[in-house]
Amino acid sequence: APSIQRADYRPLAWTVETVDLHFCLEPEATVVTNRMLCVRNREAEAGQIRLWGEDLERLSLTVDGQAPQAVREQGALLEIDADGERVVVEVQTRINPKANTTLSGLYLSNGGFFTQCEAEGFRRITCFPDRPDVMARFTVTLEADRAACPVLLSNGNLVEQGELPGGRHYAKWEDPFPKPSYLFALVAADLVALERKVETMSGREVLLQVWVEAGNLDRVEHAMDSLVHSMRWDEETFGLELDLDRFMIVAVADFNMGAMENKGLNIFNTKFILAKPDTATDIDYENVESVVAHEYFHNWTGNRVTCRDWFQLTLKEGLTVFRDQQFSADMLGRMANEAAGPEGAASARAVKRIDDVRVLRAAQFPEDAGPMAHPIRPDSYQEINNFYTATVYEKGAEVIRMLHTLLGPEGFRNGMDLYFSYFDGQAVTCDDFVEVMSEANNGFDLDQFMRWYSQAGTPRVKASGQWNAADGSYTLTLAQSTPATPGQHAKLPLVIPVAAGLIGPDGRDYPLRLEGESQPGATTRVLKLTEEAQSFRFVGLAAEPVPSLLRGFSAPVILELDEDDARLAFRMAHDADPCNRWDAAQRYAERVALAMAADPSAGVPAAFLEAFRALLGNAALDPAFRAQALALPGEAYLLERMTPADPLALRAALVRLMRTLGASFAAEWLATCEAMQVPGPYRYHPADAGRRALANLALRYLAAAGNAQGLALAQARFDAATNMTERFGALAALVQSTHPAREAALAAFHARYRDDALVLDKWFALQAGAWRWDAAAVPTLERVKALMADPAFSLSNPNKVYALLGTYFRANAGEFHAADGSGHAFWADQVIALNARNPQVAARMARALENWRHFVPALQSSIRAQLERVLASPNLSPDVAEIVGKALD
Ligand code: HT7
Ligand code: ZN
Repeated sequence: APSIQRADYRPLAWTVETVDLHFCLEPEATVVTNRMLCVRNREAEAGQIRLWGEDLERLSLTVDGQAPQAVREQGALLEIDADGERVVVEVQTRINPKANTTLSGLYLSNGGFFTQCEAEGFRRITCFPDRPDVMARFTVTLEADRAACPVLLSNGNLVEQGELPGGRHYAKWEDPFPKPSYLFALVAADLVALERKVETMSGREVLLQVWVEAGNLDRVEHAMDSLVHSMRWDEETFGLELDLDRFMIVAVADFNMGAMENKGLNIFNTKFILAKPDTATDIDYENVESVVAHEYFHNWTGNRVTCRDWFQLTLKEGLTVFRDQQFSADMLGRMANEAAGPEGAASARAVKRIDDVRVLRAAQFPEDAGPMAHPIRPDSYQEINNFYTATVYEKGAEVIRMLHTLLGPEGFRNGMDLYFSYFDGQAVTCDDFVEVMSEANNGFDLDQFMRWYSQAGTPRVKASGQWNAADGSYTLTLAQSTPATPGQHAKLPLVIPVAAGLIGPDGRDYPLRLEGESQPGATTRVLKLTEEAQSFRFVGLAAEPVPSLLRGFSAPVILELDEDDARLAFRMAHDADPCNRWDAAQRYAERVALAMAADPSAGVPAAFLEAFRALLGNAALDPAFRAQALALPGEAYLLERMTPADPLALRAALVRLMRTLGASFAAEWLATCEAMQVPGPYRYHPADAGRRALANLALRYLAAAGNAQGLALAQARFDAATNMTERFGALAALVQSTHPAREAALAAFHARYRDDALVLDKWFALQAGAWRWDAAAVPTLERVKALMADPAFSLSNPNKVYALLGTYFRANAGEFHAADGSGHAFWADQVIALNARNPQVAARMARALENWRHFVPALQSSIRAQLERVLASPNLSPDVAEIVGKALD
């Protein structure tokens, strides 16, 4: 398949200054009239006007009111000859939103009209130079049936509205800010809004609206609060103010991703807006807050300053993820501070960081080790929709975080200020961003740092230490290497900030003094690793220290450190850095799990049980932290660390490990669950959420061990729960057991929420992710197949697909990779079925098998056969073809 190269970027010969769109909205035949003022681009070579159009019925095309002199059509590209400097191109198209199952362009959801234009959906609405470097001012008129679509929204300000004959009405919107077409949006539907008026930092009053279906109005308060908090945070942290008089959020049930930052009219998957205690878990509340913030922050990092081309995607995504991570850490820290002072705040922030690291390791590390490995700024792609990846987003955010670490908060802020002062209203590149960061920091040298933008693969940092008792010095040697990735064999050394501490035998950090320094300083220092190998000599130490490296996960690398079990246990008990303390527990658990997978007769070492018990019994530790540290590493992460990966052996080991940890500490788990009761009505608060998380984890271990008291407790908590976090936590424990009550609990849950699409997604996911604790139980695949026939399931709704199929393919390796290959054959059937409906969703599901070459040989042959079957299937979309093609390459 043809691939698009970053190096081929050329500015267009013609851009668009203003665009006037008129939509006559009809479910099966919407007519779009598009009048563009096209202007010659002085910075480009002479050429034709280029427009892209896809799946459009073109009704007419004129240039300055005349038939064009010459038009060339090549696939989706339309090239039009034009003279002079400024011409008006008018094009009329007819589209069928009802038949649009791709959810890209204009589509219907529950009778309403919605759009999704990023990355290249606008061309499915009208012919346009659909690239992010074309920034135009939009005026949009919507016309629709008043009864079916009483609400008509688009970007910017409402300037006119009125009635039309035949029960129709119209609204006209003007967006004062030039924007690329991917930020265009319209909504025409039967919705209601929660409204709030707030004052911005400069004293302007702005109207905030969150639009939902009428029955959901009792679930939007948290999203609105999150929006207000995001506005305040961006004002306080970056001096960035909302630039519009009105900011709207709309929730829609059919949506390919999480949300979309269209200018002034963010469109959200309902999953990331709707929340009330009875239907949403603590994690849902946290996700709503962070996604609302993420889209809001895009208003400056993405919309006011946008990307020159799609290779620069991480310019807006990496930066905006970093901003939303910082925001969430600040919010959680602030709430925890009120309840538990600065220590509580520090812990809440650390727990948030651990969450982010977990996501990076579970999703991005495997991507960087597979056929789709790419730099955060890719050099080529076949289908841009496949590059909204964990690498571009999460690793991209880590790269920004490293800049923040290297420059310091003030230096970073100065860089951001300069970035907006130079590039507001422009479409720019990652180089522009990094250069401006350097310029704002006295020419701070970031040349080598730029390699993070061009090199794929997760770097390894190998650390070794040399203690010299004679002079009390400790020499730490760090060596870096990055493994080869597809198409990129040679790798150069990167700039890696390694935050380091040295722990003394009493468990306390030493103040650090590097050779040549006169005084000891802080207990954590950022060492800058720039060479292939470098040594750092610490002096003035009373005894041999235990190193604690990469504190706060200061770089997206794999740290290789030779630590025996005793050292891991020591750091589990004493590391002052919560991230590293958690990481020590994860490393130890990983070591035990992989050893048990390699040897089916191996038990859980006593020393590990002791270290685990010490954490479990340490009531002085924040419950949220304990919940993180006592949870086993994710199965996907462990598989990635296993060579060759054997999901069935790993699952068997994890079952044994969970059972042992549950049974060995049954009394402690029961007491912990009891002690973690949260009194009073539900509130979204990190202190309460931490207690609920630990109680739910306790139930899971008890249920895994088949502990009768634990199962009874789970049942009782399920019956008595007053919020979804507790109800679902108890249900999850019952489902992860052989307890006969599990079916009744699932049925009761279903009966209670039969009309609630988002809660049913949880119900589907829970069953798709279920392990078999009893070898005689029905394979999960049978259950998944049966659930596909449930009336609430639909292959057309991405949330349903992600919940049922996505969970089974991505979060249940021990079942999915059944030795008979049934899971793989089912995967191919579903990818082929989805491909015909929604290529973006199909491609996401297709990615579940891309790392097949890491697997044991028997699984490899089963998977290869199914990959080949998908590749050979007719009408394969470029989306799926790229994923499967690269997997087989
Ligand atoms: N910028 C948004 C990306 C997005 C998207 C991309 C491809 C297809 C559908 C999509 N929906 C949203 C989301 C974000 O990062 O904020
Ligand atoms: Zn984003």
